Amino acid sequence: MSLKALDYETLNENVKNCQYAVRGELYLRASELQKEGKKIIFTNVGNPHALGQKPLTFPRQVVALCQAPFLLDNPNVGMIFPADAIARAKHYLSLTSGGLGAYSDSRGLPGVRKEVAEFIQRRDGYPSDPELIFLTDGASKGVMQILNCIIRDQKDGILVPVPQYPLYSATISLLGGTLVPYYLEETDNWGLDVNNLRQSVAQARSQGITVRAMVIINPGNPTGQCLSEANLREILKFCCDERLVLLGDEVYQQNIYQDERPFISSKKVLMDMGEPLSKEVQLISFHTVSKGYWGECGQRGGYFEMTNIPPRTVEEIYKVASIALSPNVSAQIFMGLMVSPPKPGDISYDQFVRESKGILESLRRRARIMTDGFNSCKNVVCNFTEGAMYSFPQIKLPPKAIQAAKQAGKVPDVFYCLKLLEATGISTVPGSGFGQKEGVFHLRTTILPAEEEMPEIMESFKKFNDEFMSQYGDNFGYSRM
Ligand code: DCS
Repeated sequence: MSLKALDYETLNENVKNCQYAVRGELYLRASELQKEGKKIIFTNVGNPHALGQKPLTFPRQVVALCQAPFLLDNPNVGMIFPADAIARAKHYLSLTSGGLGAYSDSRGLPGVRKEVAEFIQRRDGYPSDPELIFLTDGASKGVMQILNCIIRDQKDGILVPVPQYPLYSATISLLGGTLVPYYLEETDNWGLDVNNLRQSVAQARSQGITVRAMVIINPGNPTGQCLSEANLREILKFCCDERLVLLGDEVYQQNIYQDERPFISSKKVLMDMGEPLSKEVQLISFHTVSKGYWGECGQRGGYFEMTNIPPRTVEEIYKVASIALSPNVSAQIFMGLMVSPPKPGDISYDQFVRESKGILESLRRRARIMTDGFNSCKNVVCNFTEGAMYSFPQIKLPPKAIQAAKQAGKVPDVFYCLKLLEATGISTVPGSGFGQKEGVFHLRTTILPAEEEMPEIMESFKKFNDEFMSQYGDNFGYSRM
Protein backbone atom coordinates (compact mmCIF):
# COMPACT_ATOMS: atom_id res chain seq x y z
CA MET A 1 0.00 0.00 0.00
CA SER A 2 1.49 3.31 -0.95
CA LEU A 3 2.08 5.88 1.75
CA LYS A 4 0.46 9.27 1.92
CA ALA A 5 2.21 12.58 2.51
CA LEU A 6 1.28 12.85 6.15
CA ASP A 7 2.06 9.27 7.07
CA TYR A 8 4.87 9.33 9.60
CA GLU A 9 7.27 7.43 7.33
CA THR A 10 7.13 10.06 4.62
CA LEU A 11 7.20 13.20 6.74
CA ASN A 12 9.80 15.86 6.16
CA GLU A 13 12.90 14.51 7.92
CA ASN A 14 13.69 17.96 9.29
CA VAL A 15 10.43 17.85 11.23
CA LYS A 16 11.24 14.45 12.69
CA ASN A 17 14.79 15.42 13.59
CA CYS A 18 13.92 18.61 15.40
CA GLN A 19 13.90 18.38 19.21
CA TYR A 20 12.37 20.78 21.74
CA ALA A 21 13.16 19.61 25.25
CA VAL A 22 11.26 22.34 27.12
CA ARG A 23 8.12 20.38 26.22
CA GLY A 24 9.85 16.99 25.92
CA GLU A 25 9.78 13.68 27.80
CA LEU A 26 9.86 15.27 31.25
CA TYR A 27 6.97 17.58 30.46
CA LEU A 28 4.90 14.73 29.04
CA ARG A 29 5.49 12.58 32.12
CA ALA A 30 4.65 15.53 34.38
CA SER A 31 1.38 16.05 32.51
CA GLU A 32 0.54 12.36 32.96
CA LEU A 33 1.25 12.49 36.67
CA GLN A 34 -0.90 15.60 36.96
CA LYS A 35 -3.79 13.77 35.31
CA GLU A 36 -3.33 11.02 37.91
CA GLY A 37 -3.88 13.67 40.58
CA LYS A 38 -0.29 14.31 41.68
CA LYS A 39 0.65 17.89 42.51
CA ILE A 40 3.17 19.06 39.91
CA ILE A 41 5.33 22.17 40.17
CA PHE A 42 5.87 23.14 36.55
CA THR A 43 9.24 24.79 36.50
CA ASN A 44 10.04 23.63 32.98
CA VAL A 45 8.75 26.70 31.15
CA GLY A 46 9.41 30.38 31.80
CA ASN A 47 5.68 31.03 31.98
CA PRO A 48 5.22 33.36 34.99
CA HIS A 49 1.42 33.66 34.94
CA ALA A 50 1.07 29.88 34.96
CA LEU A 51 2.86 29.92 38.30
CA GLY A 52 0.62 32.51 39.82
CA GLN A 53 2.09 35.86 38.75
CA LYS A 54 -0.70 38.42 38.53
CA PRO A 55 -0.98 40.54 35.39
CA LEU A 56 -0.05 44.21 35.66
CA THR A 57 -3.26 46.18 35.99
CA PHE A 58 -2.74 49.08 33.59
CA PRO A 59 -1.96 47.16 30.38
CA ARG A 60 -4.85 44.80 30.97
CA GLN A 61 -7.20 47.74 31.48
CA VAL A 62 -6.08 49.30 28.22
CA VAL A 63 -6.35 46.08 26.24
CA ALA A 64 -9.71 45.22 27.83
CA LEU A 65 -11.06 48.51 26.57
CA CYS A 66 -9.58 47.94 23.13
CA GLN A 67 -11.17 44.48 23.00
CA ALA A 68 -14.55 45.85 24.11
CA PRO A 69 -14.64 49.34 22.62
CA PHE A 70 -18.37 49.65 23.36
CA LEU A 71 -17.36 50.09 27.00
CA LEU A 72 -15.83 53.41 26.00
CA ASP A 73 -19.34 54.62 25.11
CA ASN A 74 -20.74 53.56 28.47
CA PRO A 75 -21.34 56.61 30.69
CA ASN A 76 -19.98 54.64 33.68
CA VAL A 77 -16.67 53.70 32.08
CA GLY A 78 -14.82 56.25 34.21
CA MET A 79 -16.01 54.47 37.36
CA ILE A 80 -14.23 51.25 36.43
CA PHE A 81 -11.28 52.42 34.35
CA PRO A 82 -8.82 55.21 35.18
CA ALA A 83 -8.72 58.14 32.77
CA ASP A 84 -5.21 57.39 31.53
CA ALA A 85 -6.20 53.80 30.60
CA ILE A 86 -9.23 55.17 28.74
CA ALA A 87 -7.06 57.70 26.91
CA ARG A 88 -4.53 55.02 26.00
CA ALA A 89 -7.19 52.66 24.71
CA LYS A 90 -8.53 55.44 22.47
CA HIS A 91 -4.99 56.16 21.32
CA TYR A 92 -4.34 52.54 20.31
CA LEU A 93 -7.71 52.13 18.68
CA SER A 94 -6.99 55.22 16.61
CA LEU A 95 -3.80 53.52 15.38
CA THR A 96 -5.71 50.51 14.05
CA SER A 97 -7.78 50.29 10.92
CA GLY A 98 -10.88 48.81 12.54
CA GLY A 99 -9.91 47.83 16.06
CA LEU A 100 -8.47 44.55 17.24
CA GLY A 101 -10.55 42.51 14.83
CA ALA A 102 -8.76 43.90 11.78
CA TYR A 103 -5.43 42.72 10.34
CA SER A 104 -2.69 45.25 10.69
CA ASP A 105 0.21 45.89 8.33
CA SER A 106 2.33 42.72 8.28
CA ARG A 107 5.16 44.57 10.01
CA GLY A 108 2.78 45.71 12.74
CA LEU A 109 0.96 48.97 13.39
CA PRO A 110 3.12 51.94 12.35
CA GLY A 111 2.16 53.82 15.54
CA VAL A 112 3.35 50.98 17.79
CA ARG A 113 6.56 50.55 15.79
CA LYS A 114 7.17 54.25 16.39
CA GLU A 115 6.73 53.71 20.13
CA VAL A 116 9.21 50.83 20.01
CA ALA A 117 11.72 53.01 18.13
CA GLU A 118 11.34 55.76 20.74
CA PHE A 119 11.94 53.23 23.51
CA ILE A 120 15.10 51.93 21.85
CA GLN A 121 16.32 55.48 21.37
CA ARG A 122 15.73 56.33 25.05
CA ARG A 123 17.39 53.08 26.16
CA ASP A 124 20.48 53.30 23.94
CA GLY A 125 20.91 56.99 23.22
CA TYR A 126 20.98 56.39 19.46
CA PRO A 127 18.30 56.88 16.82
CA SER A 128 16.10 53.97 15.88
CA ASP A 129 14.01 53.79 12.70
CA PRO A 130 10.44 52.41 12.95
CA GLU A 131 10.77 51.20 9.35
CA LEU A 132 13.43 48.75 10.57
CA ILE A 133 11.26 47.38 13.38
CA PHE A 134 8.85 44.51 12.74
CA LEU A 135 6.33 43.39 15.33
CA THR A 136 5.96 39.63 15.68
CA ASP A 137 3.88 36.99 17.47
CA GLY A 138 6.36 36.58 20.33
CA ALA A 139 10.10 36.74 19.80
CA SER A 140 10.02 33.10 18.59
CA LYS A 141 8.32 33.96 15.32
CA GLY A 142 10.82 36.74 14.67
CA VAL A 143 13.76 34.41 15.26
CA MET A 144 12.19 31.86 12.90
CA GLN A 145 11.57 34.47 10.20
CA ILE A 146 15.15 35.68 10.32
CA LEU A 147 16.75 32.23 10.43
CA ASN A 148 14.55 31.34 7.47
CA CYS A 149 16.09 34.22 5.51
CA ILE A 150 19.63 33.24 6.45
CA ILE A 151 19.65 29.45 6.06
CA ARG A 152 19.84 28.34 2.44
CA ASP A 153 20.91 24.72 2.84
CA GLN A 154 22.71 22.37 5.20
CA LYS A 155 26.06 23.94 4.42
CA ASP A 156 24.94 27.15 6.12
CA GLY A 157 26.02 27.27 9.75
CA ILE A 158 24.70 29.31 12.66
CA LEU A 159 26.90 29.80 15.72
CA VAL A 160 24.80 29.02 18.76
CA PRO A 161 25.87 29.05 22.41
CA VAL A 162 25.93 25.75 24.25
CA PRO A 163 23.98 25.50 26.48
CA GLN A 164 21.26 27.29 24.45
CA TYR A 165 17.53 27.77 24.42
CA PRO A 166 16.30 25.06 22.00
CA LEU A 167 14.28 27.46 19.84
CA TYR A 168 17.59 27.87 18.02
CA SER A 169 18.61 24.22 17.62
CA ALA A 170 15.04 23.23 16.73
CA THR A 171 14.55 25.97 14.14
CA ILE A 172 17.94 25.40 12.55
CA SER A 173 17.16 21.72 12.12
CA LEU A 174 13.65 22.46 10.90
CA LEU A 175 15.11 24.72 8.23
CA GLY A 176 17.75 22.17 7.30
CA GLY A 177 20.76 24.26 8.36
CA THR A 178 23.71 23.35 10.56
CA LEU A 179 24.17 24.37 14.17
CA VAL A 180 27.76 25.34 14.93
CA PRO A 181 28.19 25.20 18.71
CA TYR A 182 30.36 27.47 20.82
CA TYR A 183 30.73 26.53 24.44
CA LEU A 184 30.06 28.87 27.34
CA GLU A 185 32.49 28.52 30.24
CA GLU A 186 30.69 27.33 33.34
CA THR A 187 33.69 27.95 35.62
CA ASP A 188 33.81 31.52 34.30
CA ASN A 189 30.20 32.18 35.23
CA TRP A 190 29.05 31.02 31.78
CA GLY A 191 31.23 33.63 30.12
CA LEU A 192 31.96 33.64 26.42
CA ASP A 193 35.56 33.21 25.30
CA VAL A 194 36.19 34.61 21.83
CA ASN A 195 38.97 32.05 21.30
CA ASN A 196 36.34 29.33 21.56
CA LEU A 197 34.37 31.14 18.88
CA ARG A 198 37.35 31.24 16.55
CA GLN A 199 37.93 27.53 17.06
CA SER A 200 34.28 26.71 16.41
CA VAL A 201 34.30 28.69 13.17
CA ALA A 202 37.59 27.17 12.02
CA GLN A 203 36.34 23.68 12.71
CA ALA A 204 33.05 24.28 10.91
CA ARG A 205 34.86 25.73 7.90
CA SER A 206 37.14 22.72 7.73
CA GLN A 207 33.98 20.67 7.29
CA GLY A 208 32.78 22.84 4.42
CA ILE A 209 30.25 24.84 6.44
CA THR A 210 29.68 28.51 5.62
CA VAL A 211 29.15 30.19 8.98
CA ARG A 212 26.63 32.99 8.39
CA ALA A 213 25.32 34.17 11.72
CA MET A 214 25.94 34.10 15.43
CA VAL A 215 23.33 33.94 18.17
CA ILE A 216 23.81 35.45 21.61
CA ILE A 217 21.26 35.17 24.38
CA ASN A 218 21.77 38.04 26.79
CA PRO A 219 20.85 37.59 29.64
CA GLY A 220 21.34 33.89 29.08
CA ASN A 221 18.82 31.09 28.89
CA PRO A 222 19.33 28.59 30.48
CA THR A 223 22.57 29.94 31.95
CA GLY A 224 21.42 33.24 33.47
CA GLN A 225 24.60 35.22 32.83
CA CYS A 226 24.71 38.89 31.77
CA LEU A 227 27.31 39.67 29.12
CA SER A 228 29.72 42.46 29.97
CA GLU A 229 30.21 45.42 27.68
CA ALA A 230 33.80 44.28 27.00
CA ASN A 231 32.53 40.86 25.96
CA LEU A 232 29.90 42.39 23.66
CA ARG A 233 32.56 44.53 22.00
CA GLU A 234 34.69 41.46 21.33
CA ILE A 235 31.70 39.62 19.89
CA LEU A 236 30.80 42.51 17.59
CA LYS A 237 34.40 42.81 16.43
CA PHE A 238 34.43 39.08 15.78
CA CYS A 239 31.18 39.30 13.78
CA CYS A 240 32.67 42.16 11.76
CA ASP A 241 35.89 40.24 11.02
CA GLU A 242 34.02 37.07 10.11
CA ARG A 243 31.17 38.86 8.31
CA LEU A 244 28.51 37.27 10.50
CA VAL A 245 25.04 38.61 11.21
CA LEU A 246 24.62 38.92 14.96
CA LEU A 247 21.25 37.73 16.30
CA GLY A 248 20.91 39.37 19.70
CA ASP A 249 18.25 37.62 21.75
CA GLU A 250 17.55 40.19 24.43
CA VAL A 251 14.19 38.98 25.67
CA TYR A 252 15.34 39.02 29.31
CA GLN A 253 16.65 42.58 29.31
CA GLN A 254 14.39 43.62 32.21
CA ASN A 255 15.27 40.51 34.25
CA ILE A 256 18.48 41.54 36.00
CA TYR A 257 19.22 40.46 39.58
CA GLN A 258 22.60 42.06 40.34
CA ASP A 259 24.03 45.54 39.98
CA GLU A 260 27.55 44.83 38.74
CA ARG A 261 26.56 44.01 35.18
CA PRO A 262 23.44 45.88 34.11
CA PHE A 263 21.89 44.96 30.78
CA ILE A 264 23.47 46.69 27.83
CA SER A 265 22.08 46.16 24.37
CA SER A 266 24.17 44.91 21.45
CA LYS A 267 22.86 47.86 19.44
CA LYS A 268 24.21 50.39 21.95
CA VAL A 269 27.62 48.72 22.13
CA LEU A 270 27.77 48.58 18.34
CA MET A 271 26.89 52.27 18.03
CA ASP A 272 29.38 53.16 20.79
CA MET A 273 32.13 51.43 18.82
CA GLY A 274 31.65 53.97 16.01
CA GLU A 275 32.61 53.63 12.37
CA PRO A 276 33.44 51.51 10.51
CA LEU A 277 31.84 48.80 12.73
CA SER A 278 28.68 50.73 13.53
CA LYS A 279 27.93 50.97 9.81
CA GLU A 280 28.98 47.46 8.93
CA VAL A 281 27.93 44.81 11.40
CA GLN A 282 24.52 43.39 10.56
CA LEU A 283 22.53 43.02 13.75
CA ILE A 284 19.00 41.83 14.51
CA SER A 285 17.80 42.34 18.10
CA PHE A 286 14.76 40.54 19.54
CA HIS A 287 12.42 41.44 22.37
CA THR A 288 9.11 40.18 23.77
CA VAL A 289 6.22 40.88 26.13
CA SER A 290 6.56 37.32 27.51
CA LYS A 291 9.37 38.06 29.95
CA GLY A 292 10.48 40.95 32.15
CA TYR A 293 7.96 41.74 34.87
CA TRP A 294 5.20 41.53 32.29
CA GLY A 295 5.37 37.78 31.73
CA GLU A 296 2.52 38.04 29.21
CA CYS A 297 3.54 34.81 27.45
CA GLY A 298 0.06 33.96 26.23
CA GLN A 299 -0.38 37.27 24.43
CA ARG A 300 2.39 36.43 21.95
CA GLY A 301 3.88 39.89 21.40
CA GLY A 302 7.40 40.59 20.20
CA TYR A 303 9.54 42.68 17.87
CA PHE A 304 12.86 42.64 16.10
CA GLU A 305 14.98 45.61 15.11
CA MET A 306 17.30 45.47 12.12
CA THR A 307 20.58 47.38 12.00
CA ASN A 308 22.70 47.67 8.84
CA ILE A 309 20.35 45.48 6.84
CA PRO A 310 20.06 46.63 3.21
CA PRO A 311 16.65 47.97 2.11
CA ARG A 312 16.19 45.22 -0.49
CA THR A 313 16.56 42.59 2.22
CA VAL A 314 14.12 44.44 4.47
CA GLU A 315 11.65 44.35 1.57
CA GLU A 316 12.09 40.59 1.24
CA ILE A 317 11.56 40.06 4.98
CA TYR A 318 8.43 42.21 4.71
CA LYS A 319 7.19 40.12 1.79
CA VAL A 320 7.65 36.91 3.75
CA ALA A 321 5.98 38.41 6.85
CA SER A 322 3.04 39.34 4.59
CA ILE A 323 2.32 35.67 3.91
CA ALA A 324 1.10 35.43 7.51
CA LEU A 325 -0.86 38.68 6.96
CA SER A 326 -0.54 40.27 10.38
CA PRO A 327 0.90 39.74 13.84
CA ASN A 328 -1.66 39.61 16.69
CA VAL A 329 -3.04 43.09 17.07
CA SER A 330 -3.80 42.88 20.80
CA ALA A 331 -0.22 41.67 21.35
CA GLN A 332 1.04 44.68 19.45
CA ILE A 333 -0.79 46.87 21.92
CA PHE A 334 0.85 45.02 24.81
CA MET A 335 4.18 45.73 23.16
CA GLY A 336 3.28 49.41 22.78
CA LEU A 337 2.38 49.53 26.46
CA MET A 338 5.54 47.72 27.51
CA VAL A 339 7.76 50.20 25.70
CA SER A 340 5.75 53.21 26.86
CA PRO A 341 4.39 52.44 30.33
CA PRO A 342 2.69 55.05 32.54
CA LYS A 343 4.89 58.07 33.26
CA PRO A 344 5.39 59.98 36.53
CA GLY A 345 2.31 62.12 37.09
CA ASP A 346 -0.06 59.73 35.26
CA ILE A 347 -2.93 58.44 37.39
CA SER A 348 -1.81 54.83 37.04
CA TYR A 349 1.90 55.50 37.53
CA ASP A 350 2.20 54.69 41.24
CA GLN A 351 0.28 51.46 40.98
CA PHE A 352 2.24 50.41 37.91
CA VAL A 353 5.56 51.03 39.63
CA ARG A 354 4.41 49.26 42.79
CA GLU A 355 3.32 46.19 40.85
CA SER A 356 6.33 45.97 38.56
CA LYS A 357 8.86 46.62 41.32
CA GLY A 358 7.16 44.04 43.52
CA ILE A 359 7.57 41.38 40.82
CA LEU A 360 11.18 42.23 40.01
CA GLU A 361 12.30 42.45 43.63
CA SER A 362 10.68 39.13 44.39
CA LEU A 363 12.39 37.54 41.36
CA ARG A 364 15.69 38.87 42.64
CA ARG A 365 15.12 37.26 46.03
CA ARG A 366 13.97 34.02 44.41
CA ALA A 367 17.12 33.91 42.24
CA ARG A 368 19.16 34.05 45.44
CA ILE A 369 17.08 31.46 47.33
CA MET A 370 17.39 29.04 44.44
CA THR A 371 21.10 29.37 43.83
CA ASP A 372 21.86 29.10 47.55
CA GLY A 373 19.51 26.12 47.83
CA PHE A 374 21.22 24.24 44.99
CA ASN A 375 24.67 25.02 46.31
CA SER A 376 23.72 23.50 49.67
CA CYS A 377 23.05 20.13 48.03
CA LYS A 378 25.42 17.24 47.72
CA ASN A 379 27.24 17.06 44.34
CA VAL A 380 25.40 20.11 43.00
CA VAL A 381 27.05 23.40 41.99
CA CYS A 382 25.25 26.37 40.59
CA ASN A 383 26.28 29.75 39.25
CA PHE A 384 24.25 32.67 40.51
CA THR A 385 21.34 33.65 38.25
CA GLU A 386 22.50 37.14 37.24
CA GLY A 387 19.54 37.60 34.91
CA ALA A 388 16.75 35.86 32.96
CA MET A 389 14.45 33.38 34.75
CA TYR A 390 16.36 30.17 35.25
CA SER A 391 18.74 28.32 37.46
CA PHE A 392 21.04 25.81 35.75
CA PRO A 393 22.82 23.73 38.39
CA GLN A 394 25.41 21.18 37.48
CA ILE A 395 24.56 17.76 38.91
CA LYS A 396 27.64 15.64 39.45
CA LEU A 397 26.17 12.23 38.82
CA PRO A 398 28.09 9.35 40.37
CA PRO A 399 29.20 6.53 38.01
CA LYS A 400 26.63 4.18 39.55
CA ALA A 401 23.82 6.58 38.66
CA ILE A 402 25.12 6.85 35.10
CA GLN A 403 25.21 3.06 34.95
CA ALA A 404 21.66 2.81 36.28
CA ALA A 405 20.51 5.36 33.69
CA LYS A 406 22.07 3.31 30.90
CA GLN A 407 20.32 0.21 32.13
CA ALA A 408 17.03 2.10 32.13
CA GLY A 409 17.76 3.27 28.57
CA LYS A 410 17.84 6.92 29.61
CA VAL A 411 20.28 9.76 29.17
CA PRO A 412 21.76 10.24 32.69
CA ASP A 413 20.29 13.68 33.36
CA VAL A 414 16.90 12.62 32.02
CA PHE A 415 17.07 9.70 34.47
CA TYR A 416 17.84 12.06 37.35
CA CYS A 417 15.12 14.55 36.38
CA LEU A 418 12.52 11.78 36.01
CA LYS A 419 13.36 10.47 39.47
CA LEU A 420 13.15 14.02 40.82
CA LEU A 421 9.74 14.44 39.20
CA GLU A 422 8.39 11.15 40.55
CA ALA A 423 9.67 11.86 44.06
CA THR A 424 8.81 15.54 44.43
CA GLY A 425 6.51 16.64 41.60
CA ILE A 426 9.14 19.20 40.49
CA SER A 427 9.11 19.27 36.71
CA THR A 428 12.46 20.44 35.29
CA VAL A 429 14.27 20.16 31.95
CA PRO A 430 17.40 18.00 31.73
CA GLY A 431 20.57 19.84 30.69
CA SER A 432 20.89 17.61 27.62
CA GLY A 433 17.93 19.50 26.13
CA PHE A 434 20.06 22.65 25.98
CA GLY A 435 23.40 21.06 25.11
CA GLN A 436 26.29 20.65 27.53
CA LYS A 437 29.85 19.41 27.48
CA GLU A 438 30.33 15.64 27.17
CA GLY A 439 30.03 13.87 30.52
CA VAL A 440 28.70 16.91 32.39
CA PHE A 441 25.10 17.01 33.58
CA HIS A 442 22.67 19.77 34.49
CA LEU A 443 19.06 20.54 34.94
CA ARG A 444 17.17 23.73 34.32
CA THR A 445 14.47 25.08 36.56
CA THR A 446 12.75 28.42 36.43
CA ILE A 447 12.97 30.77 39.41
CA LEU A 448 9.24 31.41 39.04
CA PRO A 449 7.45 29.40 41.74
CA ALA A 450 5.76 31.67 44.29
CA GLU A 451 8.29 33.10 46.72
CA GLU A 452 6.50 31.71 49.76
CA GLU A 453 6.64 28.20 48.26
CA MET A 454 10.32 28.43 47.41
CA PRO A 455 11.87 27.27 50.70
CA GLU A 456 9.66 24.18 50.71
CA ILE A 457 10.49 23.38 47.08
CA MET A 458 14.20 23.70 47.72
CA GLU A 459 13.94 21.57 50.82
CA SER A 460 12.14 18.86 48.93
CA PHE A 461 14.76 19.07 46.14
CA LYS A 462 17.58 18.76 48.66
CA LYS A 463 16.00 15.78 50.35
CA PHE A 464 15.57 14.00 47.03
CA ASN A 465 19.04 14.89 45.74
CA ASP A 466 20.93 13.96 48.86
CA GLU A 467 19.12 10.62 49.07
CA PHE A 468 19.80 10.01 45.37
CA MET A 469 23.49 10.76 45.87
CA SER A 470 23.67 8.40 48.86
CA GLN A 471 21.86 5.69 46.93
CA TYR A 472 24.17 5.86 43.92
CA GLY A 473 27.28 7.43 45.40
CA ASP A 474 30.50 5.93 46.62
CA ASN A 475 30.88 8.78 49.02
CA PHE A 476 33.84 10.12 47.14
CA GLY A 477 34.01 13.86 46.75
CA TYR A 478 33.54 15.47 43.37
CA SER A 479 35.50 18.54 42.53
CA ARG A 480 33.95 21.25 40.53
CA MET A 481 34.65 21.08 36.79
N1 DCS B 1 14.30 33.68 23.34
C1 DCS B 1 14.60 33.12 24.52
C2 DCS B 1 16.01 33.15 24.99
C3 DCS B 1 13.60 32.56 25.31
O1 DCS B 1 13.93 32.03 26.48
C4 DCS B 1 12.28 32.56 24.83
C5 DCS B 1 11.18 31.89 25.59
C6 DCS B 1 12.02 33.15 23.59
C7 DCS B 1 13.06 33.70 22.88
C8 DCS B 1 10.66 33.19 22.99
O2 DCS B 1 9.72 33.85 23.73
P1 DCS B 1 8.36 34.38 23.11
O3 DCS B 1 8.16 33.72 21.79
O4 DCS B 1 7.32 34.04 24.10
O5 DCS B 1 8.55 35.83 22.94
N2 DCS B 1 11.58 31.02 26.60
C9 DCS B 1 11.01 29.73 26.80
C10 DCS B 1 11.67 28.98 27.88
O6 DCS B 1 12.84 28.65 27.92
N3 DCS B 1 10.81 28.71 28.78
O7 DCS B 1 9.61 29.25 28.51
C11 DCS B 1 9.58 29.75 27.20
